[in-house]
Amino acid sequence: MVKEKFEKLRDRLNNNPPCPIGLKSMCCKHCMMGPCRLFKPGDVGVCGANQDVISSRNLLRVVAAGASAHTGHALHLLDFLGKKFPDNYIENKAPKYLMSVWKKLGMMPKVKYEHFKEISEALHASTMGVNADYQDILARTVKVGIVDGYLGLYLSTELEDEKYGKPTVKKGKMNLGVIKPEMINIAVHGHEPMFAEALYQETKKPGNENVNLIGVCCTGASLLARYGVPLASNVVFQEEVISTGAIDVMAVDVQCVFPSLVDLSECFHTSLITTNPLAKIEGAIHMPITDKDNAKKVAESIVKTAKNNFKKRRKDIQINCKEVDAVVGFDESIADDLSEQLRTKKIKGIIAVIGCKNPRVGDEWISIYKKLSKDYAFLATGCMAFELGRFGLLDGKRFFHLGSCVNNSRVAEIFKIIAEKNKKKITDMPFLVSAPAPLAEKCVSIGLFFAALGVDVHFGYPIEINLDSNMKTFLSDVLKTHFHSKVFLETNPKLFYHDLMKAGLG
Ligand code: BF8
Ligand code: SF4
Repeated sequence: MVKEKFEKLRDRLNNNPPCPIGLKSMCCKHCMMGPCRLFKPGDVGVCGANQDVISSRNLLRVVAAGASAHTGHALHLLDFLGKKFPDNYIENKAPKYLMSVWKKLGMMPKVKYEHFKEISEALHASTMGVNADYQDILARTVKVGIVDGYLGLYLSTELEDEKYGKPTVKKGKMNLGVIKPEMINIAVHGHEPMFAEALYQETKKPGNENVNLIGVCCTGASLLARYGVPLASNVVFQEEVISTGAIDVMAVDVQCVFPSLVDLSECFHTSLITTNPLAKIEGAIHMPITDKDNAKKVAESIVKTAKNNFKKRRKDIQINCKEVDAVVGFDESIADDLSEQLRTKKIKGIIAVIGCKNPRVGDEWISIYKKLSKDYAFLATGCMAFELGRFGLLDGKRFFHLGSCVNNSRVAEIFKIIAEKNKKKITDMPFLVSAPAPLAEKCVSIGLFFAALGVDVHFGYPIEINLDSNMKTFLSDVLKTHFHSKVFLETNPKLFYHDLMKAGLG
């Protein structure tokens, strides 16, 4: 029976309209004299902070939080694998000409564990009564973006590839239709691979042929790219996965897991199991993974629980959603082919569609990208890759699925390789990063990383950028001066299309 207190995502969206002041980044709650809300240009908070200071501090905190998640992902992997942070990592990965720019600007992050200091310094700098120079705060934001890119995205992807192998190109299945009512369905949701991999291996053992492992969010995207495990959902449809009534266990780790899943799973026979010591959810079963041996044991026990739950499941379940075919599993090796396509003018440029699917943003972006694919190749990661797949666009010809959000390092690497091949800087190439529907802080830090690489970055939903403040000017002018990139907001897909058709890329 559905519990009364449970509301679906749509209801909660309607019951929680975004605060118009927060949406413009005009509020600050960094101290207890506030929260302070600014209503018009010229207003200041109790401490005298103006809108530039408040808005830039907010952005810095968003990017620091995003970077903490990606670098935390890498740290958890290192701990699990018993490895140490590599030496000179950024020096080894970043284009040489960019390192001189970053060094000159004082933006070269400290490496090894000390890069966490950059994140903690970002929090310190944006604390009440510390940094009130919005330009300096925004420069720190770019620096934390660099930390995110290398010590988060690059390092996580590299460690995953080393341990579990690189993905290979294959046909995959997506959408809620991959849930099979006649089978024992286990959903794995979250981001880090350690537990998901152990669970995948367990489900492949003899005796588990009737177990259907399906993925959700970035863990799902990784399993799909690496092994062809079907991907049921991105962030938006995670509740729908359980609502099918056909999920026997949903196992989660960190990031983008809605707490609403507890109430929802209680409405069915589903067990919700949390597996990361960092991410307990009240009401869920907690089975923390600490090392390889216990990952195996937890995986075994989860499969057992799913088999028991299956016996309790209603027998009349139908899934009213078709599975969709997609070509998946691309990696950096497509750089050569894309470079050739650019050289021979088969494509005008490359657009990376990255990041979240914010349910406050409509589906119109998909048809715009489809129209643009006549002229441009598309690289796709994270929840937006799922969206492109859901609408049948992941064909491996114009749209390339590159995996999870940490796999945006593959996008950065493809940009780097193509620029090198053409003896140009990244910024001189016709590249664009488009995040049409950011939801999580991580999406913004990825954007700032690409801006530091010299790529223009589009956001399709207001992030912490106040368009009435000097921030926009900073992001367009100062980024333009030093990195030859810009960060811009365009929430209207049609205008985005027209501007792009008019101006082109690069
Ligand atoms: O890291 S795209 S909603 S699932 S944050 Fe989250 Fe955004 Fe989805 Fe993966 Ni990425
Ligand atoms: Fe208000 Fe300043 Fe405190 Fe922010 S730091 S809440 S603007 S008084």
